[in-house]
Amino acid sequence: MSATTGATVYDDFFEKTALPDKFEEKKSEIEKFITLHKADNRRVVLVTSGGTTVPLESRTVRFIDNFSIGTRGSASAEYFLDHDYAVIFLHRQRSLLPFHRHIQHNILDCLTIMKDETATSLLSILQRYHDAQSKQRLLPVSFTSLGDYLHMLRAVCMLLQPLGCQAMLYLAAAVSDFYIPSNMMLSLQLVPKMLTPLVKDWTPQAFVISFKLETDKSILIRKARKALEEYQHKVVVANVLDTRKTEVVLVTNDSEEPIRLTQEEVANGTEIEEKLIQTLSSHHSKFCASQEQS
Ligand code: PAZ
Repeated sequence: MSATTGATVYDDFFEKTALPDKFEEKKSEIEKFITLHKADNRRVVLVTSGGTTVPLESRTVRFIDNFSIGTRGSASAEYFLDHDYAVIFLHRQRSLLPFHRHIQHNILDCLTIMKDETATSLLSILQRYHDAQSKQRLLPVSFTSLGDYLHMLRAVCMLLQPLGCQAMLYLAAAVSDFYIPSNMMLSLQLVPKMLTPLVKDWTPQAFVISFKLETDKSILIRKARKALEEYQHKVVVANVLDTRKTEVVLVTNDSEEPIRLTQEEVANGTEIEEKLIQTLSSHHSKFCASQEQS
């Protein structure tokens, strides 16, 4: 049992849930990535993206899934790179990937527009992609099931510990609230709220940001505040399903900061993640400065 959280319920979940394929190999790749960037004193962000599946049988044919395709996470990863972060991108397999997302679904269109003015924006994406690759700033790590996701999340958090406040966790994945503990009986159980051990035990010094998604705007901020109180992390990004691409609210202990796209920004293709990451990066800098003073 953990001294700080009395974590048997979390340990129990991990004991009952199989490790992801190639777990040790993935961990050692992540460790190398973190060591490389720690040596350069670079900030490292873990971005989680896409939805988890809950398998209904052990050799999975059927599973419970959710809507998220990883737009938020993949776009955010690109903007974190622009802000000089090294990015560990923990994403659902076959969901959107940073840079690739711009061409993934319309390769033929992309080849066609190579001839016209849109080519300029594609070239700039290509440039940013090559930059991230050549400087080893982006490490994609994939998951499919809820169990894989949570095992990887815990492992990455532990590996990030030596970075202290230089580490940021940006938890945008849509994680199932339920799992099936035994495939003998189809009964759904609540997934333990892993933000509790994450904040207290796994990465106690990191700058942790979670997301709160609701369909009803009137309860959004209350729910976000409740999460902050419960888990004691730094920021909740609150969003409503239908408006999530044009409006979010950053909720902290003592503030509520709406971030919106204007109609003009929507028309010229600005992404809300650009503004969101700029704001979060500056919150993170202030957080680190305050940690270093105390
Ligand atoms: O992947 P996407 O861009 O379609 O959706 C993003 C999102 C709505 C999953 C994300 O912004 C979010 O709110 N994530 C947390 C979801 C949750 O409360 O489980």
